[in-house]
Amino acid sequence: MSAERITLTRHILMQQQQHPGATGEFSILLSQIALAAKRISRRLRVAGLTGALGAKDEINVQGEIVQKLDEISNDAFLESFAYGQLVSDMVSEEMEQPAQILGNADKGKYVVFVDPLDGSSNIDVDVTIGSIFSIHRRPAGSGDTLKKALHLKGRDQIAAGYALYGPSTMLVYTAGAGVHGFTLDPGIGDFFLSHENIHVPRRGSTYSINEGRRNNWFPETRNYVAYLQKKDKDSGRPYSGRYVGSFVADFHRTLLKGGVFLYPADPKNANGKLRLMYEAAPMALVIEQAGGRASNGRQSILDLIPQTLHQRTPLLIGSAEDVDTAESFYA
Ligand code: P6P
Repeated sequence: MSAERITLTRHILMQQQQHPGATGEFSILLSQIALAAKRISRRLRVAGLTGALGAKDEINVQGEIVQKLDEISNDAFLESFAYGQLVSDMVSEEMEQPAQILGNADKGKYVVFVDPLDGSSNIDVDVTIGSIFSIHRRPAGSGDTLKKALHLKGRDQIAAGYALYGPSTMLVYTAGAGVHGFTLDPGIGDFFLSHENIHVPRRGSTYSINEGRRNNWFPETRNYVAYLQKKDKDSGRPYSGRYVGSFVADFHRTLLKGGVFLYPADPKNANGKLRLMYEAAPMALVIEQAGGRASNGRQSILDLIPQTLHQRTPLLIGSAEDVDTAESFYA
């Protein structure tokens, strides 16, 4: 462990020294997100002992059964943003409507979009899951978040990232000056810099897709996966298949090792499964800052103009050369 251990807060302040325009408020906001991640991590570590596993008898806006920890995680973010007067609204996978954090819709510098606990199907089997966040400046002028959010392209995000609840708890973020990873030291209760300036390899050797849906794939997907599975020494094929079933876990491996993650459209899911505002767009900002790409098969995820808060999008994300190749099958 390096003698000099840089905390998340210190790192943000160091970044701000390089970006005079940034204000201390952003470091407070990221600290609020880090607090929510620490609280969620703590609850997950002992969920099997505290009765927090399992489902509630509720269905969320996605039509999915609400896990107890989904709600606990959503509340952790709401409570984190409740003080500090920084966040005007929070949009969440777990809430049909945005939560107006401050009494006045025209107060608060930021609108935050979260998937509070991504990978719900893996909670009860102790497999890595995560939280995803996307931070936008609150658009000028009044009007409810529904209107505000519908002009917020991924490229307009001022920061984005995720917490990863795996063998270690990590927090990975970008604020437009590279991608940086922090590891939680539970003994101290703080995140310390462990992965500075993460760069995704130009091309990888793994692909990540739910092969169980093969019979439901469009020909483009079938052809691309068959291409990856074909032996060709020069292009490093066949690729290995890796699929955790938690987007954050599959994304983090792809970010560090390269390769490509796909959740494409299929005849039953015209827009795929993953949500644009709080899954695809934040991860697209991270991967682009790390030198990779994110596409819906035809254009960059970051250029999509959202039509609804919870809209889904097909997603190809990972190494730049792998996403370029994948796109050539969909174009
Ligand atoms: P499938 C988890 O529910 C999630 O939203 C993502 O974390 C994950 O990538 C995807 O769904 C898995 O979906 O259809 O492969 O089970």
